[in-house]
Amino acid sequence: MITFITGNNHKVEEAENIFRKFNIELEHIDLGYTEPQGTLEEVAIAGAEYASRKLNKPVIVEDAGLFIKALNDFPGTYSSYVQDTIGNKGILKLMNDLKTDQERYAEFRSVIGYCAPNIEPEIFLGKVSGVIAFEEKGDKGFAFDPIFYVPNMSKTFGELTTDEKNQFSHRRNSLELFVNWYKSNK
Ligand code: ITT
Repeated sequence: MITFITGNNHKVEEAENIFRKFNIELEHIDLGYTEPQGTLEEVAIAGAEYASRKLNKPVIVEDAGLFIKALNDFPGTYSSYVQDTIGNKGILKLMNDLKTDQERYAEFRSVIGYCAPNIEPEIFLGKVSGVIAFEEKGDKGFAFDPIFYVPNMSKTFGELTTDEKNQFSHRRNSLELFVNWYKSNK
């Protein structure tokens, strides 16, 4: 069993669905600690180390974000704050003059931090490519999902079910790397 530390219930739902595919049981705890400002990797390492020492058991944490190339990777590590302030409509406004898929290129990135008592933390990076849509579409998923368009699927993440998103999302990719490592290191 793995303990996932997060305050975001959407992440829990997605992670549970992904772990089911790999036959690993997931427990969820919201420790409610403040994240340091830093890269996804730094935040994941610090969070995993803190939580595993505090709970004295193996844990994973995740730090994720949306990185828009034309905006120099904004909102990136500020994703949570930007979503709560200017939101999807604010992002769309910033992208007004950018018309092509290349100009609207973006990535979701997810870094899983794993730590257990008496060991050093490990991190696993997952990414998925897409383009920022011209308008919000779909009411599934959460946060930036309605503006993250995947050309291959001709749909935004907001139009995909959890199961569909979990076939290839940043979170699926980072968690799959973690699970493969975990199974061969146990
Ligand atoms: P925890 O730190 O408690 O896990 P959080 O919501 O604060 O939850 P992050 O620090 O990882 O999570 O912030 C990432 C933000 O990026 C998140 O709040 C969303 O706004 C956005 N985000 C991350 N993954 C996403 C996804 O799959 N779909 C849409 N938005 C996502």
